[in-house]
Order: sequence, then C-alpha cells, then structure tokens
Amino acid sequence: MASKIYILFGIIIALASALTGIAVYTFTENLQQPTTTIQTAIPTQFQGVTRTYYIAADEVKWNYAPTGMNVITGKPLADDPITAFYTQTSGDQIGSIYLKCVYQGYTDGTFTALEPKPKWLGILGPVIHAEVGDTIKIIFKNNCRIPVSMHPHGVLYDKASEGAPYDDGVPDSEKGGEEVQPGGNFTYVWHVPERAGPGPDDPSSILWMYHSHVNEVTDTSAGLVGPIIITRHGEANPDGTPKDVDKEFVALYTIFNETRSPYFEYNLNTFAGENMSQVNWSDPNFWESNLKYSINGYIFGNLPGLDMKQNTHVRWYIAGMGGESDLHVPHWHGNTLLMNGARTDMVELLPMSMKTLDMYPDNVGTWLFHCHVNDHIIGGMLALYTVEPNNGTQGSDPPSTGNLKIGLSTSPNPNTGQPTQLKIDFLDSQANSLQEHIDYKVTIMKGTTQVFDTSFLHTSAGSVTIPYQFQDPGTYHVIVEVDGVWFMPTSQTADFTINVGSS
Ligand SMILES: [Cu+2]
Repeated sequence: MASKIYILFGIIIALASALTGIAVYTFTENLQQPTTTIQTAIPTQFQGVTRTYYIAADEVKWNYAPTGMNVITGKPLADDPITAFYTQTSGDQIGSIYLKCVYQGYTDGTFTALEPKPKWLGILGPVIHAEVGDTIKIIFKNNCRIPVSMHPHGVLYDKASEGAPYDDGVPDSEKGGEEVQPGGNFTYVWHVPERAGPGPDDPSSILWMYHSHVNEVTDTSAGLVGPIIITRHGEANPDGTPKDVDKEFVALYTIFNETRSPYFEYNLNTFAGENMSQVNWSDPNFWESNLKYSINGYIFGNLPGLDMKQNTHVRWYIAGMGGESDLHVPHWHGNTLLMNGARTDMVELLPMSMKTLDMYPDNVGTWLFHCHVNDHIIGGMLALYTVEPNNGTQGSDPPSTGNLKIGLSTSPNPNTGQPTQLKIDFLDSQANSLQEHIDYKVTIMKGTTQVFDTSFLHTSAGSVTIPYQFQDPGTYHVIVEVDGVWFMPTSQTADFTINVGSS
C-alpha cells in the first residue's frame, strides 16, 4: 500500500514538474521509518542556465576619497577640519587609503583579466545576476593573506557551498567552502528556486547580498561583500537583468570600522607610520578617524557614475551592513521612488537589510543621495546622482493641437569631436505611436545666434534623423516647428536644450 502511495506521489511530482517547468525534487523512501524522509531539499536539476562567475578575493589599496575633494561642497578635503579629520594622514590618523580585501570579478579561470564593472559599484564585489530556475556557479580564488569564504543570502545551497564554519554536525570534509585558505580555490554552487526570487509583492527583481563568513565581523570590515540580483522567471534578459528596467544601481551603506579590519595593524604601520604600541586606544578621535561613513566605499561625494536618463525605469538596490551604529536612512533629493507599492524618498536600513526601489526620474539635475542620520552626514555619507535630460520623451511646447508629442534624442552624446545624429520623433500622444505625414522645420541656436536651420520639410514616416557637427562646446537649443499634420495646418514648436561637450 505504502509503495503505491509513493509511486502515485512520484507521478504527481513528475507531472507537476513537467507542467510548470519547476525543478524536480528528489524524494527518498526510507522503509525503516514509518514516514517518508526528504533527504535533501536540493533540486536535482534546474531548467534554467548555469551562470558561471570567476571571483577572487584580492588585496587592494582602497581610497575612500580618490578625488581629494569634498565633491558635495566642491572644496578640497584638506581645507576643512572635519573632512581633513576623516581623510588626511597625520599623527595616528591613517587618512583615506587602507589596504583591504575585496571581491573582484575576472573574465575566466586564469584570473588574469579583471571583468569590467560600472564605476558606481565601488568597493562591492561583482553583481551576480540570475533568473529563477538558474544555477549560479562561482569559481573562487583567495588571493588575500586571510582565510575567507563566500556566503550568500537568499539562494539555495548545501553545506559545502554555505561558506560559513560553525558546529552544525556536518564533517569538515563535506564543507569545502566554509574557509578558503590563502592561495586556495573553491567552486560554490548556488541554486535559484522560486523562493530565492521576487515574491508576489516584489518587483521583477530583488537584491540579496553575499559576504565572507569565516570571521563575519572582520571579513566584512576588510571589504568582502557584494550583491546578488535575482529576476523572476521569464522576466529576465539573457544576462539575467530584468527586462522592464533601464538601469540598475546597487548602493551599500556601511560605516567601515577600520579598527576591526584584519589589516588594521598593517594599515597603521604602513600609512600612518605608527605601530600598535604607540596607539592611544582611549583617544576617541583615534577611533572616530578610522570610521569610514561610506556608500559603496566612498565618502564625501566621491562615489562616481550614478547617472541616468530622465523618464526611464531605474531600479535601486539598497543594502546596509555593519554594527549598531549602522542604522542608515538613504534619502534621494529631487525624485521619488516606489517600494512595495508605497511612495517614498527614503529607505530605512539596518545591518544587512536588502531593499529594492523603483525610480522614474522626472527631475533633471544633479541631486544629493545621502544618509539622513546627522552623525553620518558629518562623517561624509553622501553622494550625488545625476538625471540627464532624455529628449526622446519631452513633450512639445505649447501643445497647440493637444495630440502631438515631439521627441528629440541624440547619438552619440553631443560632442564637438564628431557629428551628432539628431533623431526627431513625432508621436501621436494618445496612441503613443509615430504620427505619419508631418511638415516640420529644425533650427539650432547657440544663445541668440542661429547656427543651423532647415526649410520646411515633409516626413511620411514620422521620424527623421539629422546629422549635425557642433563646432563649439556649450548649451544649444534645438527648435522643432511643425506646421502640418496629415496635410492639415497646425502650429507647434518644441524647444530642446542640449549640452555639447568638447572632444
Ligand atoms: Cu547612516
């Protein structure tokens, strides 16, 4: 009787798997016991792809403020006593450069060429992207002088790939990834079942983090932390990023406590020229100068590359990390966001919190992105993000007929070094589709000087591209006039401001 039930159960599981495309689980019958035991929760197969990442733990000289400037105020860090305190070397103060151990992505298993990464990623390890149903494989190498590991949140792993040593009753021989010695290697395998992906109220992708967990406190203080982004099944591009998102950013808010880094003694000796016996441990200023109130490892506005286009879908993945001072409240000036259906311009973080927010920036400009905790503002937990005009989605002004939108996009970014393609789209603003048969004229102004113009032209296609070579850098106006739609007279003008860089 019992075996019939098992067979039936097996058929149901197999059928459900075939129908849903969800992984098949292994169930093992144990006849010595009255009930069936599930020996493993690890699926025997996933129907998605295996995504292989080559990641090393590398020692780097990390500079928390590489520009030497307080980018928020535009003043040199050395000129202000507070910013100098956190960034300049003097006495027992180490300054802004510390030896750290961080995760870096490589192009292959030879670990010779670094994988290119966005500037904003800063000190974070490479972004691991996967879709529900995939398997993540990490070919890992430890180039640091300390034993390290990779411990992931959210995804499904067995004891070998958990990356955390503790007394769990599992023999060391089955826990290869718990502690990778200096010079050692390990291959971590992490699965991505449904429960590692977005929940019903989540957007199309969510954030998890990975970090070293041999000594969780000192390893993360050394800099060993990075992001995992999981996209819902069927909603990912081939590279695992969510299809419905134009640009993704990850921001880690943490106070790196350099006195807790395994490299602290080395750093003190190397950069401040002092040894541990010279340190006045009771001096609160000594402690404070080694706290780095960072966003992705940058302080005082030094975090680069948070650039996006107006009216696009921008996804922000925000995480916290650290100790009891690490309660952070990132705040975006200038634009608002959605988190789980609620509108906000702030997000509350505790250590290793992971939040996903969506922004549709409508407000062009350079804006503050900073922690709202007062002590952290003083310590430099501030960055800037920039919303660039996206001429392609600007409406015409004035909308005299009310149903024509004129859009302008430029490619490449306007520069004096090469011709710029000015692409002008005429859209039916109700249908949001190209409006055919337009009579139009284009004029380019620099200040009050007209530098280019066309006569009135006709397009049947609703979209035209005009090449133009800008001679000088600066601000220009591209003015598009329409005097006919479908051979009916109308009068509309759109005025686009574009900034032209020098080559
Ligand atoms: Cu904070």
